[in-house]
Amino acid sequence: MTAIDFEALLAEELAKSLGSSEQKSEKENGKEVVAKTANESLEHYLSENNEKTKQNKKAKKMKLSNDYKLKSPIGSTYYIRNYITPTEESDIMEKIMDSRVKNEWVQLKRRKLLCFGEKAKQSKGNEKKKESELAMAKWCELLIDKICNDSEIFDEHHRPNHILINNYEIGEGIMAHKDGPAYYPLVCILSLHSAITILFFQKPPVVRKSEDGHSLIQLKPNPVLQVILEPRSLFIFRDDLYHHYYHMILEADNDVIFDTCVNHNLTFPTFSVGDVLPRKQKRVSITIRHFYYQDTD
Ligand SMILES: O=C(O)CCC(=O)C(=O)O
Repeated sequence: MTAIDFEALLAEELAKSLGSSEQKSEKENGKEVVAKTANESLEHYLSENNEKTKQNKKAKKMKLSNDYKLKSPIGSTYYIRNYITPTEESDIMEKIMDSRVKNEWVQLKRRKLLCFGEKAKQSKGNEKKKESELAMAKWCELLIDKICNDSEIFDEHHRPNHILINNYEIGEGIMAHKDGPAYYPLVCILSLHSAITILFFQKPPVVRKSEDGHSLIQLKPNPVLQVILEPRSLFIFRDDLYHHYYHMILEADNDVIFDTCVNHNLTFPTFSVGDVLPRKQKRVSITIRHFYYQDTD
């Protein structure tokens, strides 16, 4: 197995892409460049871009069915690399680590989570289910607008109204589960920071780890599907995969690439079966769904 220094290669790619986009805008504008800086707020970026997309009648919506569909043997899965920019990524991180939401995080055994939107409302007063009670933040609404403007994947009756943010430290994960009937069967996952893989199974697998708990020794059976989730990527799954398969993120310090991985040759760097993808820093995921709201009052 070859361990790949994923983070170093990624940093290199990022530096190159940032350099080239600055040059491009200088040439395009001809004169003075008003470069986007970290000072510009996330809301500003998102609303400006959403407005442009709306106004541009010729703008083609992302053809999810063709351009981003993974060759997955089960269900429909889509993977969009670099769905947000590095600046948007760090702005989102700032928002979710902000002192105003600091006390809203719920620490679970192997991850912590923060919840915005409808589910939070429904959970109010129900201690067992309590997640948090945050109304949808403006940046969340703008992110949802962006997804809805960019593609027709959500119809107007199932616009996302619920955002769940998971924070995984290195070695943390989420056990095999289905998201269940509380949601419309369509999930968008925006990943930030570290790359990991998401695994799908027909039944929850048997997992054996090394004594120190850091590495995987045995996984039985192998996943029916594995998708690498790079930082800033958007992953979408729906229908059959949603209803009939469990998904999980292993609690381990690294991920091994299985022969059922459907995007190992679409990432940067690319991977081969048996390669090891180390997790070098924490990962944050933003899961965007439509929650079927039922008033429990
Ligand atoms: O963190 C992820 O990418 C997956 C999250 C997840 O499975 C969930 O929130 O149900």
